Amino acid sequence: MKKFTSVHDVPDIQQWLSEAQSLKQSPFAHKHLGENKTLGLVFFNPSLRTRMSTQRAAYNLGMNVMVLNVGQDSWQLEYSQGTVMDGSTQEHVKEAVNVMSQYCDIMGVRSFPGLKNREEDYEEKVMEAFLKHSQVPVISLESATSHPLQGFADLLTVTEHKQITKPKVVLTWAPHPKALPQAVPNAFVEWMQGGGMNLVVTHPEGYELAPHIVKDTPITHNQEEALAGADFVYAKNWSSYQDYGKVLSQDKGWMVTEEKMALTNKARFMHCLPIRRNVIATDAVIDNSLVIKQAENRLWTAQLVLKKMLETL
Ligand code: SN0
Repeated sequence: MKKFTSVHDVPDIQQWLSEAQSLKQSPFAHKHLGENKTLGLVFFNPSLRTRMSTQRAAYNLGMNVMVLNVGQDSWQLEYSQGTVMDGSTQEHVKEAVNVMSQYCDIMGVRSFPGLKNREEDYEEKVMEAFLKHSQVPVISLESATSHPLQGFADLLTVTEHKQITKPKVVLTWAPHPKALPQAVPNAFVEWMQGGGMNLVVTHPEGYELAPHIVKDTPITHNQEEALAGADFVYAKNWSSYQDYGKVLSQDKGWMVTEEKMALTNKARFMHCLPIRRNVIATDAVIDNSLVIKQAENRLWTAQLVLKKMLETL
């Protein structure tokens, strides 16, 4: 396996879900697989869960881990071809990525979108540069437009807690003071589709996600209608895709409350974290949710992705 940047890199989702559950039962069953192998984690943006869960996952497989916080600890990288580098950038991504990959057997990279230019962000400049110049397999630790490790952990969490084969899963937009990426909702939609869930997306007008991702998933602008009969409620803020990167609404009426949850089929509440309390959802909703289970599952899903890559090195 040369890359893990979206659900489309997974040959058999159901198989992967059951293998991730096996790792949870026996975390150290493959503790020699990663012996003398090194994982490099490259962060252009902050991280708590991704950093710690992926590092722990690597240790469970016997790997060594190096972490680089680019921008803080490293040089400013140049991405364009043929540039006269007499400005603020100090090293071209071409050398930087190739060099890093000389020291690692697998690399992970996190790079958020600029949220200024939609074409640029959806071209995945940084992720594509890593895929092109790395000599070793690459894992997305959240790219400009997707967060596959989160989507995988979320699908595992839904799978473990569902009471029926095809539960109703509602992805609801929720308010937030800042402009946030579409990466998490994009990945959530793709993994729920891939896992065969009955997914409904709800958001205010103007927050439509990319059509090539949503496809024929039902969308409603009426949150209460969406919540009726829901088995899972996944809240997330994202900035507009149409009016790219803009915050069009801060309507507190979209916050998930206990009253809203009462409209559902005793749904379990989910969020990728970090969550702003009493902005996205109330304290009571968060305190009675699956958020910690989701975060725990980040470990087992990351460990499976690493295991798959180690097996094909
Ligand atoms: C990121 C996002 O993509 O929405 C990472 C989620 C895993 N979240 C944030 O940047 C939250 C920042 C904030 O100010 O609350």
